[in-house]
Amino acid sequence: MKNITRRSALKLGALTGGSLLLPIAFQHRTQAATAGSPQPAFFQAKFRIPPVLNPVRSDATTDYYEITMKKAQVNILPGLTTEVWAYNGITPGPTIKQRQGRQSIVRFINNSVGVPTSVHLHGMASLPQYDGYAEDLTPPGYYKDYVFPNNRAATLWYHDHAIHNTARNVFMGLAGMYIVQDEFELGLPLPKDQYDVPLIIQDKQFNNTGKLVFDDQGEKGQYGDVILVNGAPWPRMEVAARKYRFRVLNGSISRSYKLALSNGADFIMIGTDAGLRSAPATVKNFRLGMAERYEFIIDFSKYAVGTKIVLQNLGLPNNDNYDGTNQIMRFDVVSAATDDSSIPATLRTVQPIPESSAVRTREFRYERTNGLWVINGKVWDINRIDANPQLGDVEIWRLYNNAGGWFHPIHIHLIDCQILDRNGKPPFLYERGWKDVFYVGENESVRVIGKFGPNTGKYMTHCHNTVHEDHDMMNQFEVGQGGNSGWEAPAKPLPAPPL
Ligand SMILES: [Cu+2]
Repeated sequence: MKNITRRSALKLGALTGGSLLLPIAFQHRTQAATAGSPQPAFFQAKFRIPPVLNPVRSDATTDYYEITMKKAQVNILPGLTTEVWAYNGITPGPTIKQRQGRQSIVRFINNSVGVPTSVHLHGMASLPQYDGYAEDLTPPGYYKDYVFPNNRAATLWYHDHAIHNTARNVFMGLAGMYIVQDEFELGLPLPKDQYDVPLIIQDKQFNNTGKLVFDDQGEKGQYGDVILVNGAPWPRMEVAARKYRFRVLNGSISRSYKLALSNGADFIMIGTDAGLRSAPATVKNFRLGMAERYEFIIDFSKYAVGTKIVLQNLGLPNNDNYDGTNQIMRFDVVSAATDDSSIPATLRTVQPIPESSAVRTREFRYERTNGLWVINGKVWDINRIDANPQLGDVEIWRLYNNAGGWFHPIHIHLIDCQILDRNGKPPFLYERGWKDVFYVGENESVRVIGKFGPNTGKYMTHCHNTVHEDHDMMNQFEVGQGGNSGWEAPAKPLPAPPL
């Protein structure tokens, strides 16, 4: 427990007054209780995987999906009911699994969440009007059909992106995973099907009745004291003694993690944000900023049935770490298994982009000035373009953070980049690959290189601490030399005609 905020101190006062009565399912965790949420026991909740969404129909080129955003009452904490704002009423939302080369048209219906929404499919090179531009809002009672080209095989996620309210809307539940695979990847002998498992990590804050409490602490950050994986608090996953592929996503608002295994074993890293690495790499721990995705293998075949391994969070500075947030979930090896999967020595060719191919370098400074989160001293302005690369240009962007008080995971829409260096040194082993989020830590300077395309038009960049994004650490670039300079595709009123 690093900080006791004023809010926490007030709750501590209430606690010592004896006003908090917890059901038997909650364990006493002295310090964590000061942060407010009822604290379920570790590793009791059953691990679950979000369901895969079936298309409502398909034709030769396209699969059509329908997702309704609505308020729903769900069970997250034992014995308590929590209202969420959720895609199809579940959080995380249903997973969409697609093949590269097929197109998706997803109808997002804003039914009963009661607020305007915008949907961003994070990691997809969508046309600007389908990219979840923050001002491209769908009001309650309207729907919008989003077209996704599925042009890269990677672990993506869809989440709300409404101007000034992204953090709250995502915190309330509007997030889900979207996985694209191609023939090459499916042809590799990596673990598949039920051994290919998403892990969506989020921290949440509740009051003692189970209601979600969004509190950004004066636009600083939303830090929860309950860790959810795929919507379940500190779950226990029963595994067979064999290899599993995990796709981890930090779906939190403001909390980053440093993941490690309690037995000191290696993660075998096979993928970054935007797909498979060139070759596997082993690491003992790795930093996971908000919206980053990594894919890794854990080989449980080394362990006897009965072995229990905790996925831990070693913690990072400036995270408002609470007592329980140093643990994520537990893997219990419960059965022997045969395993016909293997990890190839080479995965997907990741051709380094030569620094010499860059036509220019831009610099973006992320900081807090006069209580505002700014990029190069400026807040979001829909009428301002801060970079205008031409289609096909390779550029180097230096992203830097001169301050010691906070970190910023910076997301660039549309393109995938490679990290050239971090404070002049090579990137961490695990982050060498295609990425769309760049962890810019305290006093860090990160140079990334990318090629602008395949689309023209306006796209956003922002901090993925979505509290910072909302107030107002966001700007935009416009890819030129094309016919598409807009971002808007107006939503249509309900009722929607059949897809
Ligand atoms: Cu930030």
